[in-house]
Amino acid sequence: MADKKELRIGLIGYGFMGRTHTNAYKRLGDFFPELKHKPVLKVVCARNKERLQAFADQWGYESIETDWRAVVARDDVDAIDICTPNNMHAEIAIAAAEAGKMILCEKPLARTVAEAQPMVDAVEKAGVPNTVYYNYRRVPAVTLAKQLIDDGKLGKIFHYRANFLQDWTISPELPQGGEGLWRLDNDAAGSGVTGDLLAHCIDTAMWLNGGIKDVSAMTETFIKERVHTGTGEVQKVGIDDACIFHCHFDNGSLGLFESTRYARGHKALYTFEINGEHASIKWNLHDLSRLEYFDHRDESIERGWRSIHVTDGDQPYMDKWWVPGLSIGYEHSFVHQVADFFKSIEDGTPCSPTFKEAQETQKVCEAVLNSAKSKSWQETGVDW
Ligand code: SOE
Repeated sequence: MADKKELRIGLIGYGFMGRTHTNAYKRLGDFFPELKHKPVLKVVCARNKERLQAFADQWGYESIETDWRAVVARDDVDAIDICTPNNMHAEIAIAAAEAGKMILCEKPLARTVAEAQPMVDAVEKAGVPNTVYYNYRRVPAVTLAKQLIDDGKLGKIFHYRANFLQDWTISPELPQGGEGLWRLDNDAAGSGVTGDLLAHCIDTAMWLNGGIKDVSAMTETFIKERVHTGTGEVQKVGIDDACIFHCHFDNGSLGLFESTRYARGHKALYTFEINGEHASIKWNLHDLSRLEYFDHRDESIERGWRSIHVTDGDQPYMDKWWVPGLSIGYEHSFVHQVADFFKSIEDGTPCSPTFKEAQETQKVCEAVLNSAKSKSWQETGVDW
């Protein structure tokens, strides 16, 4: 469509998430033709000029910058997309808001609640559209779970259970810090599995089941020291390698969450199960197009778990893709988030999760870490 308005993107950081976000911008126009804006890949920013240029050439960015401040200062950029390690989110986001840019930020919003608060204040003061990439909400089967819960199909909810299991940090030889491994460096990441993986579970959980009131947690760091890529020295590991917590939701249901990077055999097994008075649902990322559903109100002779293949045109987002029966994947959750962000700009509504909502997830993460440290129950202070 020739008369579409340009929305010029400045991407900061070009790692794994830089690719998922860029792919989303590239797919958007073809699959969401009704949007009135089209993304333009204006500039990408990182420190290594040579590799950055190769990324820009491969993915189609018009230009490069090696200083993020230059991107924020550019008049030909409308939206800043933050894909840096977590320790840079706050400074970039605050500067971007002050420059009047829209902001799309990779999760978690920040390392701590205190670091996130001025980010929330800055976007609210500037009145700029903002969102945080908690992408799993927009897997069609997960969005369908939300629809079923909101329709009251489950009735009163008793239990919420979620896991996020990986196994990529088991080797003690793996260094901490640097590209690709900053997630192991507490200064860069802020925490381990709590901020990286449980944050996803917490975001989905509160979206589906409401606020988390209080938590009791334990964490473990299995490998206590690793070589730091930056210094070359063996240094203490500050992140949590594994975290388990239980909690009360505001609606009276009980929650149980576990995440680890030491579950041999599991690469990215995000699962959740919700048990209500009438029905239960289950979902897992390794079979992401299916939602398992059990409804006690079914005729007793045929009652049982059904496996809903979420690929039909009347199921969330699926009218945008192929034909019924044909699945989409992980990358589409990012396309959906960008589509919803663009739509929200056109409608003048917030795109959930906003910085403000992501701050609530941050509060739960912090309460979890404080609980593990103090071996006590902690109120989250969440206002959902
Ligand atoms: C970590 O391995 C990671 O890439 C997270 O950072 C992402 O948020 C998660 O979706 C997949 O795993």
